[in-house]
Amino acid sequence: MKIVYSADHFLHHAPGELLFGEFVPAFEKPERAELVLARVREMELGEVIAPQIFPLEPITRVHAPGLMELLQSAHKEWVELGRSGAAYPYTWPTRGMRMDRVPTSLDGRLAFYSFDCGTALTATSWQAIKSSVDVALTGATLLQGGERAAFSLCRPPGHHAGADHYGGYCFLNNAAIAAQKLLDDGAKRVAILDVDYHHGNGTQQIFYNRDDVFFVSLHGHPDQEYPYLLGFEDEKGAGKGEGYNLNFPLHWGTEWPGYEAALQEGIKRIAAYAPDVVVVSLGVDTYKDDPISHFKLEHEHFTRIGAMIKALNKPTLFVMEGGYAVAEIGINAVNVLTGFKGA
Ligand code: OKP
Ligand code: ZN
Repeated sequence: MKIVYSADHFLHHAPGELLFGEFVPAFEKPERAELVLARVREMELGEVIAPQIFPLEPITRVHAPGLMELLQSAHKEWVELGRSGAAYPYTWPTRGMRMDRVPTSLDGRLAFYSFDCGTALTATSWQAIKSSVDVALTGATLLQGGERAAFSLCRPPGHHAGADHYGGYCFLNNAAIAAQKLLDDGAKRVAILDVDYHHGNGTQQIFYNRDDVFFVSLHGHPDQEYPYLLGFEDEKGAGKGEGYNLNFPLHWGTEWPGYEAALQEGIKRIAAYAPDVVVVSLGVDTYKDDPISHFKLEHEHFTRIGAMIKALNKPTLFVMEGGYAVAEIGINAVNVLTGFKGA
């Protein structure tokens, strides 16, 4: 399996995030991608290649121009206002506030296009964000070239980013952009399987009204877990998309047997959908020692996840999402891939 990686991810390094009332060092840090890469090399998973550089057009197929412009200009405007540090939103629109016009001020636009306070924009973030998309798109082209699988070692992650909102350490939805590219180039149906610990609210929102993408997510129950406001079982898609969104919210403390049962059901439903391609949003924050998560998976269970995905027997693009137990992130991510390969 080829691995797509770019050192440009170093250009996004958040100074910190607001976590339960304290400003703490960012969990989503460059070391994460480096440790996954080191493990890829150690296990000789396959050739590591650099991404192709794509135009912005495949991104515009998924994201609003206003969001894309903000991600590129926010930090510059922030500095022009005399501020230092990274750009963060300060308020959010709620019921009764104006949503029918895009604010003109920087703080208004940060509010309008985001949904949390944990996602920093620095002077060089955009280059890393764009590069992460290129890594995902290059993985998609590998499948189009006939590869059975590819691993896009994306950083920053993407699955919380919706059509017109960023948050949850995510800015642009790498997996969704890759899925849309596969459709635009001829695939009829794409399944996205999101095994990150957190609900892929962005991916769900992007494809909620569509039947050409089947979104399946296993995650911490939104009654307990971020992003709190989406990811419930009764969200099944709308309009033409009804029946093409499937959530498995699982409670804190979930261990392998409960996880495996949900994954088996999700995989059965994906098989019935008969997709041309499977995109896996690969988060490994389901690991027992993850510092911000509450599931109990162990190293060997990640290998089992890979083997279960392999049973679908479809061209499969793995797109890196979360995982914050950095000492173990490489083992867990690469275990999924070796489990898939059947090594
Ligand atoms: C990104 B990905 C509450 C702590 C949670 C955001 C978590 C984002 C996870 N303030 N903060 O899905 O791994
Ligand atoms: Zn996560």
